Order: sequence, then structure tokens, then C-alpha cells
Amino acid sequence: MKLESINALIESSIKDVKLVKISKKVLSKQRISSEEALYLYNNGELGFLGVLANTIREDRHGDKTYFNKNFHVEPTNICVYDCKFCSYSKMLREKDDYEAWELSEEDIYKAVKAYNDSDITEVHIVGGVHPKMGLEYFRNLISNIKAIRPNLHVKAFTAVELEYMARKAKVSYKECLQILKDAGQGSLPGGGAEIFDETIREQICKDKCTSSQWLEMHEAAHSVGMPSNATMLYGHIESYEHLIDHMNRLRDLQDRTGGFNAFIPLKFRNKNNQMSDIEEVSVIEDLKVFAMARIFLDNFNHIKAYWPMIGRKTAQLLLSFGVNDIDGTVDDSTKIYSMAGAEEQKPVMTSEQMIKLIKDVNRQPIERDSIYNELNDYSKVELT
Ligand code: MET
Repeated sequence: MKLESINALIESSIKDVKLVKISKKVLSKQRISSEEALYLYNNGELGFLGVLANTIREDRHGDKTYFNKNFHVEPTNICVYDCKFCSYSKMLREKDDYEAWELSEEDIYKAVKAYNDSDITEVHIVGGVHPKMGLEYFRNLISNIKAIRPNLHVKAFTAVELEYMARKAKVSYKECLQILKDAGQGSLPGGGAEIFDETIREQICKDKCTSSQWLEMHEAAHSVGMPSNATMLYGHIESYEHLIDHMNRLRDLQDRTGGFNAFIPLKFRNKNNQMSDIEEVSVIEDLKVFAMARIFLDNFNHIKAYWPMIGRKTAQLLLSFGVNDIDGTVDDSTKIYSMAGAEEQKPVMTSEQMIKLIKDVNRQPIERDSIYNELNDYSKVELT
């Protein structure tokens, strides 16, 4: 739909002048304030938010929908922290629990070598914060992984894991990141951000790194030349104000560094954790969060749906609500969300399935590398 027609449609159908004013700003690519975003969130209907988000998405990316070919390594789920929403971690004292694991280095190298004949481009390494796995261990691990497969992009460690590593090794964030970069690490994933508001953080994950430390770690990563992603855990005890505040802190940092590639809203899932009494939000809320992210984060190029968490059908829907990026093929190598009760109990998607998923909703599947270089355009490829 042409911009003039969208504007005309909005003016003729929306009676709330404030909403019309905000939408005009959005459609003319002016930044909206936190107050405006909150008003939009509270008063904009789903379809309205969808039109705004989709207009921005198509203006930036057309129908292009990125994905990559990756797998995860989760070295351990033993963790010193006790996040209330986590369904995955075990304390050291529970290490004999049948659900606890610690992979050996050999296990990890074997997992990497198993992809020797595949066209995978990225390994994503995150996990529990194990008191015995420190900076030196991970530096060595990364350099050995790179020795096995020099072209593999290593996206590793959340800011939470890195903060612990740096503190234990008594080095600054920058020094820690430089050591890992020199070993071959290419970028940081976006996990551990949860909700930045300190009162919420106190209730859901009070013992791990603070919001300012999370942001400082990403700023340090950007300053040593490692790009990163950012996440936001939504759909539990937070309010819309907290979501906007969270995105506002990210938008400010992105203004300073430009180092974030993608923003990934993560849905709170309620199985097997200490917040199981909280109901999960509806798909309407899912779509609204992603649309608001696309509208508010005008300096983030990519809004990504992590399908092992949100499911394939919602991921397809989200491609009309601002999302232009779907997380990779994953290959059943993560348990973080399956243990929290996500529909995807064995998250594995072949490239063909990914291409079909994107094509089925009339978008253009583009394989990308970890820093968003386009590798293959599959829109013309006929699937057998
Ligand atoms: N340890 C990470 C964090 O809190 C999450 C990894 S997956 C459970 O940031």
C-alpha cells in the first residue's frame, strides 16, 4: 500500500487525534518519544500497530526475510544464579540431577566436527554460569573451535556470562572481550537483558549482572569491534512502561555505538520455573510487542523472531508485524525454551523448511551470515 493511502486510511478511520499525530510521525520516519510510544501501546489496536510496523519493515527491507544456518552449543546448565523465570539451570549442588549437564571439551569439539560437511556458518554458545568455567577456559575453547573450523562465526556468551568471567579473572570488560576476540569470537548474543527496570529485575533475577552492567558490557563489545544483539523478556510481571523503558535504554546506547545488529523480544514461558503461576500472554500481546519494537527502535536494523521460543506459526505471522529476521536452523541444539514448555520440543528446521516457512507467507527468504551479509537469495529456488 502506498504511504499516502495509508495516511488517508488512518485519518479517515482513527478518531483519536493524538494517535493520528503519532502515526504521522512514525510514517514520516521521525523518532517517537517514550511517552508517545506508551500512548500508542495503550491505545493503538493490533491492526493499527501492525500497519505501522509493517510499513517500516517494508520500507527498510521490502519482503526480505533473513535467516542463517547455525547450531548451538550449551556447555552446561549448571549456574551460580537463580533467575526465577529460568527452567533450565541447576545449581552446583544439583549436579547429579538427571537434567544437569556439563559437556567436556571433547564433547564440544565433537559437536563442532559433526558439522564438518554441512554449510552451517555460525555456532551460538551460551549456557549456565558455571563457577569452574572461566575466561581462560573459554578463550582456549574458542581458539580450538576456530582451529577445527576457521570460517565458523562464533557468537558467544551473554553479558551476564561475560560479567562473571571478567570479574573472576579480574580484568576490565574491554580486556575480557579483547581476549575472546583475539581467540576468534566474532560477536555477542543478546541474552541476559530480561527487563532493565531495576524494580522488576530485583524480583525476577536479582543476583545476576545489573542493567547498567549489561549495557556497559555491550558498549565495551562495540568499542572493541564486536557487534551484538539485544533481547527483552516480556509477558510476565512487567508493564508496558517497563518495555518502553527497556527499549529506550537500548535505543540510547545504539545512538552512541551503532553496534547492535538485531533486537529479539523473548516471550516468558511458564513451565518448570519459579514463576509458573504467571499465565503466558496471548498471541495478540506477542504481535503487539514486536510491532512496538519495530516502531520504537528506529535505529535497529533488524527485528528478529526466535522461532524455538515463539513457534513457527507465530513467527510467520510476525513477518507482517515488523519482523524481518528469523533465527537460524538451530538443529535441535538448544534446550533453553523446550525446558520452559515451548511448543518446539526439538527445535530443528532444515533450510528447506525455513525457506518454505518464509515463502508460504509471501516473503523473500535470504540466507545471511552472522553480520548480515547476504549469502543466498532463495526466493526463486523451487522446492521439491
Ligand atoms: N546465562 C545466560 C544469562 O542469564 C543465559 C543463558 S541461557 C540459560 O544471561
